[in-house]
Amino acid sequence: MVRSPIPTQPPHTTMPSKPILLSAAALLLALAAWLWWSADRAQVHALGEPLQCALPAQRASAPYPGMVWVPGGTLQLGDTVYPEELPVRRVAVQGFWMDRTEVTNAQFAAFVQATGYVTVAEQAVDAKVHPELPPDLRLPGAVVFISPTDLTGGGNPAQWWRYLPGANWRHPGGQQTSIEGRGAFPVVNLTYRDALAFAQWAGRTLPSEAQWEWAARAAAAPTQTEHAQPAQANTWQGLFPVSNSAQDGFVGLAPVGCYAPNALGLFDMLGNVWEITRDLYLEDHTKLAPETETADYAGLRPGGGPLARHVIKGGSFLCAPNYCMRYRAGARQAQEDDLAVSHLGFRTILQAPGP
Ligand SMILES: [Ca+2]
Repeated sequence: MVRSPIPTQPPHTTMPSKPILLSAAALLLALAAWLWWSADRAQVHALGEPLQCALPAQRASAPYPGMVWVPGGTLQLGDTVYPEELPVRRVAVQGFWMDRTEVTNAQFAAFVQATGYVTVAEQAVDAKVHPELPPDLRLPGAVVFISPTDLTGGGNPAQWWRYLPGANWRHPGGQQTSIEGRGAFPVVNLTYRDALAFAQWAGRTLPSEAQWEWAARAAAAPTQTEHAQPAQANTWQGLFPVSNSAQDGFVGLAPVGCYAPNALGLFDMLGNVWEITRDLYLEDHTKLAPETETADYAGLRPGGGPLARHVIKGGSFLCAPNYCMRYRAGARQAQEDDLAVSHLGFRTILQAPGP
């Protein structure tokens, strides 16, 4: 700004008055407060979230407590939003029993206490299987979602997914976190092998992709509205991965059963955590879209060779309309069998006669 050689106004009028200064200071303070509030809103919100949600009582005559009956029928498997959901095909499904919630930390802890089971994430990565990995990526651990502080790396998911040594089902957000007081939350940081071990211990198995999808649609045909972000589910509201308004009540994971169940009485089939199925993810059935890279995590283990992967279903608390519209029954992704992730859990089924 060039100074005028001749002041056009008396000097005292070039200085803001005290009330104006005070107003400006108040405005700046308000702006700073708003920025602080915005930046920490998600964290503060999380502190006020419930640690448990009340589940409705089941009938005393329910033969398998905690499970509901899913009647058989013919499913239109798949969807048309992402290429990996194609082609939609008819699949016959027999009736089966299914856990009405995702398996919780408390339930998994009971299994570990009874069996001494050690999860994949609690063991060092086999150097023979992953000779390409540097030592820090062979330490026991899991891939954990961490809100990014900047996105200078464009859309690279490595900005919000980190392999954290020490992360496992007991320490879902990394070594410094714990599940104390969080027994009602879905257990995470497991792999296919871990989920299957629990299911077999409980005398059950994991659902196939078709069984899971049929149950998520409440044993009915696809609805006109199933492409919409579900209201009764823990997903992501706002611009992923930087803005999470948590209008659904939860910034991160929710305890099981906090949203209305579907018509069969199944809770959280959509959102909260992805759920492991027993179906291998077959490349020749699908064309992987660029969006699927987040489920592969191959970039987090540079040079990793082809490994068995299983289908996971239902989306998670990280699914947002702008990034991963996989909060749908027909959505699917692939998950490496030897890599635990913080948005992945499971539930079991029982193939037994119906009620
Ligand atoms: Ca949420």
